[in-house]
Amino acid sequence: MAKKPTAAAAAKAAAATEETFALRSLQEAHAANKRYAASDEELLHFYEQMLLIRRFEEKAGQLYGLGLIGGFCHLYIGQEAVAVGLQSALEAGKDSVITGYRDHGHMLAYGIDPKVIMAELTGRAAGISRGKGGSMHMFSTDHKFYGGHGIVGAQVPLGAGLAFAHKYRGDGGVCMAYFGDGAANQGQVYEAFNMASLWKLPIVFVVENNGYAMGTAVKRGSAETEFYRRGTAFRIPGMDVNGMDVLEVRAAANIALDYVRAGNGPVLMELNTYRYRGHSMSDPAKYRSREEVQEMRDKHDPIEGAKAELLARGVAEDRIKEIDKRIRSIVAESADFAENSPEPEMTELYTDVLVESY
Ligand SMILES: Cc1ncc(C[n+]2csc(CCOP(=O)(O)OP(=O)(O)O)c2C)c(N)n1
Repeated sequence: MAKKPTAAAAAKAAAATEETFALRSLQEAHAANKRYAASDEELLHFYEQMLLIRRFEEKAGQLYGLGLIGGFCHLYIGQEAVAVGLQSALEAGKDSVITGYRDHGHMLAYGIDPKVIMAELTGRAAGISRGKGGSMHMFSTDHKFYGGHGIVGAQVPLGAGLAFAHKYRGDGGVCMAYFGDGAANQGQVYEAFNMASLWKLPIVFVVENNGYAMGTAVKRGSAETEFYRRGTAFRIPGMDVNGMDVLEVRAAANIALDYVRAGNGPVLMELNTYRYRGHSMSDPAKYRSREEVQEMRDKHDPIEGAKAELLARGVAEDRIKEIDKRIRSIVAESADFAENSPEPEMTELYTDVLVESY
C-alpha cells in the first residue's frame, strides 16, 4: 500500500509547484510580449549595428586569408542579432559584458572602436590589447568589456565575480555573461549558477546555442538540449529566445534585465542562433551540409529580416543604402588603419607580464 504523504512532504510538494511556476514566469512573460516595439529609428540603428558586425567579420576573414591575422580567429557571422539585441538593452559604462573567444561582435555591439579591434586582430601596437592579445583576448575595462576568453566556459564564473563586484559596490550594474552550447556542459558553469543564485547576483547568463561546439552538433553532445531549462536546479528562471530576430531578442532582454535589476538574482537566457562560418578560420565545416547553412541564410538571416521589416514599414530604401555605404567605409577605414599601424616594439615583450612567486 502506498504510504500516505506526511504534512511536510505535502508542503514541500506545494512549494515545488509554486517554484515551478516561478521558474517559468519569465518565459511566460516573454511569450506574452514577444517582440520589442522599436521605432523606425531604433530598428535602423539595430540594422546598422548588425551590418557593422557582419561586414567587419567578413573583412577579418579576408585579412586572415591574406596572412595578416595570426593565431585563431572565430567569426560571429550569423549570430549578430544576439549581441545587438541584448546589449542595446544594457547601460554602457554601468553594466559589464564578458564572453568567450568569439568576441568581436560583442565588442562592436558595445560601441568599441572597430579600428582598435581590427588593429588587435592584426597584432598592431594600436590594438585594444596593444597587439598582444589577438582575436581571443581583447579587453576594454573603460567599456566594462572583460574579454575575450579562450578557455571554454571560464568566463562564466568570472562573470559571476563581476556580478558580485556590482552588488558589493552597489553600482547598480548587471553582468551579461555569454557562453556557447558546448561550454554549457562544463561543471564550472553550474558551480557559478549555484553561487549566483544563492547570493542573488545581478547577472544574465546567456547561452548562445549556435547548433555546434566545434564539429559536434548539439544533439550529439548534450543530454538536455533545451538549455534554458538548465537553471531549474538552481532556481534560476529560464527564457527560450529566437536569436535570429533582433526585436525578439531585445524584448526578452528587457524582461530579463527588469527581473535582475529588481534584485531577484540571475536569469538564464537561451538564444537560438546559427553560425554560418566554420568554428574558426581553420575549420572547413565538413560536418554539416551546404544546404543546411543556405537554408538558414535564406530563411532566417537576422540582417535580411530587419531590412525586410524596415522596407515593409515604408522606410525609404535610400536610407538603408546610406547605412550600407557608411558601414563599408567604416570597415575599410578600420582595415587600412590596422594594416598601416606599426607592430609593437620589441621591448613590449617585457611589459604586461606577471613575474611573481606564489
Ligand atoms: C576548457 C577547454 N576545453 C576545450 C577547448 C577547445 N575548444 C575550443 S572551442 C570549443 C567548442 C566550444 O563550443 P561552444 O561552447 O558551443 O561555443 P561556440 O564555438 O559554438 O561559440 C572547444 C571544445 C578549450 N578551448 N577549452
